[in-house]
Amino acid sequence: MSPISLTRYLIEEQQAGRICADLRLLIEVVARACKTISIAVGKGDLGGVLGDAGTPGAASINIQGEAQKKLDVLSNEILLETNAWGGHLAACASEEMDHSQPIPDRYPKGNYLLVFDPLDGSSNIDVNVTVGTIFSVLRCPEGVSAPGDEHFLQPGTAQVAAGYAAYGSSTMLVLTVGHGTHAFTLDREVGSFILTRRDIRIPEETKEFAANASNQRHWEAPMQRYVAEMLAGKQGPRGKDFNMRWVASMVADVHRIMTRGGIFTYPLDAKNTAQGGKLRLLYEANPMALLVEQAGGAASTGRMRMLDVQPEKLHQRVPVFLGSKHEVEYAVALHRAHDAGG
Ligand code: P6P
Repeated sequence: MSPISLTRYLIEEQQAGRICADLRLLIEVVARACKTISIAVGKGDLGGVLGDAGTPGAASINIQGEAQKKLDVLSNEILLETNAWGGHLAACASEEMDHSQPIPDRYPKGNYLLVFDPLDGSSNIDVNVTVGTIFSVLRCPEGVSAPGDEHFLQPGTAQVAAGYAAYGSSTMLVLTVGHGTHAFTLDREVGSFILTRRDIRIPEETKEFAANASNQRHWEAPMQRYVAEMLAGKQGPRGKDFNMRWVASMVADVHRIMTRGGIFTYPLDAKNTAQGGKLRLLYEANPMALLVEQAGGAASTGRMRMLDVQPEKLHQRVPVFLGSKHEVEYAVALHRAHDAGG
């Protein structure tokens, strides 16, 4: 059978009545932007786009307080420009922009809101480690012609689509429109994303966890216990040995979990409690949570289902536990027992 392209997959979803034409076209446009970003990332030193944005001694700092990489800024511009004229969007929001940005008045406006992390894990870009783009699609509330930040403050259950592009040894697009999670691999010769994994299922059990262990002394008690039990291995209460991975690129860690299971954690710690956590809800945790749940996994803040969190700020941060269902449930049980005084 001939390979199924992203275009054909989306047309078949539309023919089945699961998505509308505007959402299909929006996803195609985002995928095209990811192809352009993939080319820029792939040039590395040859593209003159590595290193920090800004000028020597005057780094460009984003609203997160993080030094921006040149590719952070370039990827953000690519997503904004590619999505400006299509008529599918009313506004965009990004990790790299203080506030949301309406579609320019010279272009037609659509019924969707797009929020993204244009280049997640960009601290890895200079060391040639996988980075990615994470995106989430929301409906623009009825009757809102000039959406602002407040209109993006929708729970993760309101997402109509979510996905990430992983710029690794191959470029992959992992996508859900609410009917399973599917992976597409970029055929660079043709320039198309080709369906390579339909209906991904994350194993419910795992022996692999992802955490930044350098934060261990700052973790809350239930997280300390959770990781200590795994490190105790066969002789400990879990009765099995665990392996650890930490890429420090959420897209890479989540893609591994999509492929062979595991749990990804970025919990509260003494350093980030005041901010509510490290990772951002609207354009990191929520899209990944939808993708993981659609693949049979689970996603939680440690205290509640991620997709049920009601956002209060555009760049709100949350603790994250996501991946193999039974493993996430165990970590959540430890947090609930601790909170109940257990
Ligand atoms: P740390 C990248 O900056 C990111 O937002 C995620 O992609 C990644 O999982 C995490 O932060 C890494 O954080 O503290 O290990 O550098």
